[in-house]
Amino acid sequence: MPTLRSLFLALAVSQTFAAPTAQNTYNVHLEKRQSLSDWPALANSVGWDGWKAIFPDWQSFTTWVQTVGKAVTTPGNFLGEPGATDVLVAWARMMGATKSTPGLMSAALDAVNCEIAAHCLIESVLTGPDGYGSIPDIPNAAPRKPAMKSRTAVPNSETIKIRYGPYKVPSMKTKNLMGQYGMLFNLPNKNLEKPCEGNCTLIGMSSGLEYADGKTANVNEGLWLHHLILFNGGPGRVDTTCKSRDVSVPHASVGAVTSNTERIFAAGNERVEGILPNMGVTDAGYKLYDTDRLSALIELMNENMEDKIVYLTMTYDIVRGHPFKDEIKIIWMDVRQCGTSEVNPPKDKPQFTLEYKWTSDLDAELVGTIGHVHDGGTHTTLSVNGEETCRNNGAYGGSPEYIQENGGGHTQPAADGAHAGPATAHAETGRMVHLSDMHVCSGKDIEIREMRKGQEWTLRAHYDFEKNKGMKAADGEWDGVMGISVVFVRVKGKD
Ligand SMILES: [Cu+2]
Repeated sequence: MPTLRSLFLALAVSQTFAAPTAQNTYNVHLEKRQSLSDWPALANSVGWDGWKAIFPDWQSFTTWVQTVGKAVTTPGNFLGEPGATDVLVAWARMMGATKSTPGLMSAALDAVNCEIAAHCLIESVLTGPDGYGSIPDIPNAAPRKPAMKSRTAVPNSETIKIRYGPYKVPSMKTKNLMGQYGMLFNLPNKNLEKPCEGNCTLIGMSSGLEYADGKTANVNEGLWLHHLILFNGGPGRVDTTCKSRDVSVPHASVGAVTSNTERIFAAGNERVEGILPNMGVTDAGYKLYDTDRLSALIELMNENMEDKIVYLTMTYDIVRGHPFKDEIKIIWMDVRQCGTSEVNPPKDKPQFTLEYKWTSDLDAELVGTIGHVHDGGTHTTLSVNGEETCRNNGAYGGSPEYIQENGGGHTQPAADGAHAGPATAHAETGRMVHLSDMHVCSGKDIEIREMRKGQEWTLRAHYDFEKNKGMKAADGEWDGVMGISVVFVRVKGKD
């Protein structure tokens, strides 16, 4: 039997040069991003003996493949379907995830050299051919921790920027096994350098994408900070909104479970800052302990025809020690909670609203929200018991970095010379104006500040594709969208 590594490489290489409109033996288009349509073919190519070698509980894979078959009602559009979360949970379980153990799903992190078959498989799925994802540092790159002046006026506050990576992002010529071109798909980083040793208090966070020389990388040059999910794990860290789940996909993906790790920050390419003093909070923060461990899921997209090397940045505002009595808690609201957050927009309905409801189990004070939508999104709202309390309005094309003069103008060179056509980024050609900011709701924006146990909190993400262009795949179908709100609340400290 050939080694799995060579098998996957062969598979990946053959796909790299496949024309984008090619169909596999399952008669499924390969051109779309975010698809699981290659998986049945992969399963067959490995054979049952191959799966047995990877997974101790290999029999459950049969069930899993059948579940995928049922879930993929729209070929090539898997992740945004309502059943996707259950399928991914089943996958995580198959790889050993339980309520108390994360299983193997996060193994991609250790797969730089692709030594173990299971790791190699996951790596292929996430990044495509070997060699993409996290790579060794670039000589003469800008410093990993550039000196910064404090962004806030809080006494003794420090602003600490850390450049993570570098990450090698495949070009539009290279496809991973999720069916995505030019993507690093939800790449886990299980141990991010923290902004402090010992105890400190986080009072701000923001994220960015840079080249090796420290210059900003953005969509005007075809580079997307598609998303970042930041986790903090340690004793007592419980994810407020996913803890009711047996297995949470994002947690399993970073080698964590909901009872030891919570999601504390999200960034999309709009790169919204979550800085507490800007929300009017100067005497409370998120307390980091020596025992805490930061991790992240990182998704980067490259619309260029060449591979690109970029660094992901996190900029933290901190105060050393724990000087404040009150604590900030962070609540993750998500219209597709505990999965990949992706939702397929309805067909032929340019205006629509996505919704998520959560029953509060804590007493606190709302101090701010950060919203996240994709292109086409107009705003998010947060309501309590049916009354709107906070609104995050989207802004488009706020700076030249968010305007693509020739968005979707990229064409896929056909290796076989037969046909060239648009790759997967956008169906439209011409000028694309992208989401560049989401207003942070805080201070006077907030109508109702009190959070009490038992209240019903509702997140709504509003979309209008007639107002703002959405992203489409090459076949003209809408790309998956999201609706997320990172909610900051103040919890009174005990005297
Ligand atoms: Cu997103």
